[in-house]
Amino acid sequence: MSQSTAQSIEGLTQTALTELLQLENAEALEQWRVHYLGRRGELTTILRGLSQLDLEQRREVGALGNRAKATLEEGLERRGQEISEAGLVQVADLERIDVTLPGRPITTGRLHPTTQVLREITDAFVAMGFSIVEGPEVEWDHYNFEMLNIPQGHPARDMWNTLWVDYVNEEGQRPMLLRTHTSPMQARVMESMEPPVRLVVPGKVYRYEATDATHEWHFHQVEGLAVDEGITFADLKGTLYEFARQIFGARRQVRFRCDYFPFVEPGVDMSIDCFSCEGTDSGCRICRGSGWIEILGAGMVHPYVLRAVGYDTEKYTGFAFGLGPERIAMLKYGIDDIRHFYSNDLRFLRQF
Ligand code: FA5
Repeated sequence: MSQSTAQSIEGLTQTALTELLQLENAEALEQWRVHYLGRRGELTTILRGLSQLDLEQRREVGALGNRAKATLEEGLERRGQEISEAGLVQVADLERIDVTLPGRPITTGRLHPTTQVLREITDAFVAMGFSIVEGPEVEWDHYNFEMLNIPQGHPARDMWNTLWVDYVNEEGQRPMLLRTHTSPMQARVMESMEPPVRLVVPGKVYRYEATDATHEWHFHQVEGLAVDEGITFADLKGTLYEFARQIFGARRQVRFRCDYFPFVEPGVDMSIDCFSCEGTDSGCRICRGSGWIEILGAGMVHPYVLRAVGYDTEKYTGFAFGLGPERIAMLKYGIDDIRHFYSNDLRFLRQF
């Protein structure tokens, strides 16, 4: 009797432990516990029957039965922990999920409107055969001004209110600044390569100026430069017309006017007709009643600039332009204040 009881305790323990490993939720664990360890459970019933054995056998088989009970209880606890650690869905939890509720929206990131429009602009020029290069935002006075025909003390420096870097060189000068435009890349690129040159430079620029609906103190520009034999003003106009057509479509009007930049001759600026009032509102805060919004400055590269980088001005001519992507995005999407771009208001950013 004692031997067969001992065998059935061992067999039952093995079976119970094997079953336990198959269980995957709290409800199944509870059923298992009741089945083996409950008041009428299999092991409990065997242990209760020990009273019929003599004292010696009772002690022996009783110890075996108590060990089996402890093993099953430990196994039950361990499996319970494994189930909750593995994050297996409890039946009780499943019952709490209401599958008829609408799902939670997944929040995904998106490209900033400036990035989107920068890509559109550079794509338009890449389609016309331009390559893309980038340059440093912390720049030397040498490239930002000197190489562009704007020496120390030149009044044109006032056109770009400059943020200077607090670094003083051995001569006691502050030669480093946050670039005020992307034009320094004209000189950097031409210094490093021979014509033909045909490239665009997207990047961030900084100016120490008050902000308003069309002016930010940090914004972006895309510089364009083409230098080769026989390039004329007609090439400049043709390129910029094609650009405007690709970005704004054939409906928007384009206007060129004479403008002054020391590094081009002749110089122009290009405007697009005002999307907001189309020239009908003298109080319009976008175009201030003029009917036009300036989007870029341009011109034929000044011979001084070509000579400064060692190009033969008898042989080569070129055109350059610098355009403002935020102004272009304003026109494209009807944005009435440039300050929306960098105020981090999600209600604005989520519209793009
Ligand atoms: C320049 O910065 C010249 N480097 C452009 C250039 C390049 C002329 C090559 C000739 C040849 P300007 O300061 O006008 O020029 O700026 C060019 C464009 O940047 C403007 O037409 C406008 O679209 C944009 N822009 C200028 N200032 C701001 C500002 N404060 N906020 C936003 N956009 C601006």
